[in-house]
Amino acid sequence: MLNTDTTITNVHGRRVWDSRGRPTVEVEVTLAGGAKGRAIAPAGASTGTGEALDLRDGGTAFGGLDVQKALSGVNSEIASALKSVDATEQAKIDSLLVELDGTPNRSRLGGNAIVATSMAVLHASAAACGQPLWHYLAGGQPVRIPLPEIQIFGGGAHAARRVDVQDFMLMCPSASSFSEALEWTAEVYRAAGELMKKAGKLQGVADEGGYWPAFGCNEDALDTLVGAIELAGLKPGGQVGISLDIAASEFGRNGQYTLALDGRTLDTAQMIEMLGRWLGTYPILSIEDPVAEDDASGFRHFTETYGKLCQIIGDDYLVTNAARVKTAAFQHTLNAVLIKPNQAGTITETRLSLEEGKLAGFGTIVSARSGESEDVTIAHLSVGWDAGQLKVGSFSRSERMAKWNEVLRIEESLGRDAKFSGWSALPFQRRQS
Ligand code: 2PG
Ligand code: MG
Repeated sequence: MLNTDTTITNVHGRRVWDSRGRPTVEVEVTLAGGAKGRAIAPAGASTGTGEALDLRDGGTAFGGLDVQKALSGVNSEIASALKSVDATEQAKIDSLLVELDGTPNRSRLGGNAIVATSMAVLHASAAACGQPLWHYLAGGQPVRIPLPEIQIFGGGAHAARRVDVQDFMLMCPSASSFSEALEWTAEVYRAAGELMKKAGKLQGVADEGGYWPAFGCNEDALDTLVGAIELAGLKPGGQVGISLDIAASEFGRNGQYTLALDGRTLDTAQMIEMLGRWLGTYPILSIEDPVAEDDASGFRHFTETYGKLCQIIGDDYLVTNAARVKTAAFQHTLNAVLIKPNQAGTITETRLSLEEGKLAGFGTIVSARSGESEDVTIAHLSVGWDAGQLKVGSFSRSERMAKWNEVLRIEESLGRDAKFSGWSALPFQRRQS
């Protein structure tokens, strides 16, 4: 213990800017012993209807996205409620924040104000204990370094619907370490850029740093990704797999899915058939939100059919909500849960959802949002909570690289004790290839 007094003396909110150049909330918490903690709220573009709501000012400035109302809540109500409370009592603080807000979706004080405060309190506690955040969170329990899901092409809501699928990602479960997984990814990312350049399709990057998908169809992107893996000298399937976030709620509801590229409308059965075809053709290890958030029976059908071959993740469908994770486990609607702190609202609720996922034997993936910053809290959550997997976006732009680089530092600090999760993070038996 370096600074023993963990009583909160000050909570300060300020406006900073996110990776899309939009206003967001940063909160700084100071403790009596001098320790400080700071955190920045991220923001999604493809949001689930059940997630905590950000409070935005509306009006004309910055497209209505300013956060002055959220900041004034932090600097008045939230600051007075947390003054003199012990920062190490995270659960108590988080329920205080939830009660203070008083709405089911954080719409009064704002999910952005609340999550940034909750995370800043956590950072301050870890700092007071003189421990790196991941270590403080682990509390002496064994941890693994997470398997990264890294975007190569962006799409969907992050690239003006240029292709339907939102994230075309790489997974390297056969790598021997996190650092080797990043080396392989770096080679594939470079090779994909070369292939796009050769085809005259290199047009910059999408919101999360993946290449802008100047493809004629979703399959073009998949073929190029497999080509890039081969060009990088790696073996698709055996060494390196593909992970997709379909984010189907963005183009489907009531069992109808309209593809942007060719204007075709598919029903749930046809969507599942198309994804099944991709599973048979490409080395896909993971699929997120294969059908829309209102399509529980589609999820169940997809999982019944493919759950033994591949990870099936609920993002918009589960919105990091512990009760929803529990129901999904009971109904076998999927086998993995995406964990986003700003969907849940607070650190305590986020952890509850993760624990519920682990209890069900699900894959658990801590995830960034498409609007991010230099904040690296999620890198620590993924290690400290032993989530097994981490999704941060692509392999470019510093709001993404900051998180990957932070995990590298943690892995190095563990030395020989560092255990890369690899295949153990996935909720299905490894296939022979
Ligand atoms: C997702 C995330 C990250 P967003 O859908 O998983 O890719 O996107 O933050 O826009 O919801
Ligand atoms: Mg998603």
